[in-house]
Amino acid sequence: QKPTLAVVGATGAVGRVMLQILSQHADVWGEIRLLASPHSAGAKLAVRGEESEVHALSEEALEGVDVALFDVPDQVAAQWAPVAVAKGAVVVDNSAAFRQEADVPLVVPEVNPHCVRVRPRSIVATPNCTTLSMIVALGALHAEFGLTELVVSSYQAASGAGQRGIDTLRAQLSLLAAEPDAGTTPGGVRRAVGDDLGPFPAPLALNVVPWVGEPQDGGWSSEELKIREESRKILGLPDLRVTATCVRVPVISTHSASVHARFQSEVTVERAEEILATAPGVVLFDDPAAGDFPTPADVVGTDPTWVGRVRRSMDDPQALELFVCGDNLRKGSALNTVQIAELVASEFAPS
Ligand code: 2RA
Repeated sequence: QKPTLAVVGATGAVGRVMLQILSQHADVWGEIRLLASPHSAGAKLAVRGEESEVHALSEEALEGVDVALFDVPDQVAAQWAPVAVAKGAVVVDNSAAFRQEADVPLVVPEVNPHCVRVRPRSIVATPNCTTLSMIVALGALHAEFGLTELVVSSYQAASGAGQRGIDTLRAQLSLLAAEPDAGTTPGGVRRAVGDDLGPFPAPLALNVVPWVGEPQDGGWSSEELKIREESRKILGLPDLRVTATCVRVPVISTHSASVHARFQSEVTVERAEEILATAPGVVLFDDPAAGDFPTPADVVGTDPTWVGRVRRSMDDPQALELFVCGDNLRKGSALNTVQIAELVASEFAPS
């Protein structure tokens, strides 16, 4: 019998992409049950070509669930994931609630699929979308060269801040369309977009904002610390040197990152490109003379991690420079979660 799947948070931006992906992938599931907060109950969403009703998340609604995908705020996941586990489910959680717990694996199926089987609490966590925009490519390079240090600058899309982020960027762009000179004077963009900055600390349209997340000690943001801690955990390198600067850019979806990656010994661009060209889940797109490098406008809606601008550092033969792009709603959230769930589902297959 095929396992029963629950999608908790089905009506959110990521939940809806999960339903698309479940409809596109080989169908390994029996019942797919859609759950959300009470105010979304009764909505109808399409999955596997059929309309399905959304039910309110409750203990009763989790009865008989084998695998539960959670895409809900951290505190909701912290409260309800243990309830789903108590009902017998394996939870695949896309929030930050459990990612750094020692007894919860943090899994990227292309990098550390074996970790999914060691889950003492029956919870498997999926990383933050910014880590996921680069980690598949870095995992492939690490397997060959041995990673020792990362310096990352992110270029994060508005949809990382949810539907409110997308709505804010669109509203600001439309206000600025009527003010063609706003971007040419100090404060002009701020005056044109008004006081409602949505989830961002500064205007996002016609701007870049060097802040994502919550303040942490030493001037770091929570997003920057997530990149550090999650990269270390996924790669099994607790002492990896990681420095990140996270920046929000006026892109609807697809996070990008400029990465300086240092390895244990000398690297060559030729070998790095061979690895990237054959790594599962990676597309190497790197011919700048022909205009070929990844950009969010081309990558959005696709599954792989796209890599371009591969160079060896001019002053360090052990380091590579890369530019990576990944759709933060697909591999960055929904796809990785579904892939982990499919690994768990394979354990249910008849032997
Ligand atoms: C962001 N990475 O882009 C965050 C969302 N988890 O805001």
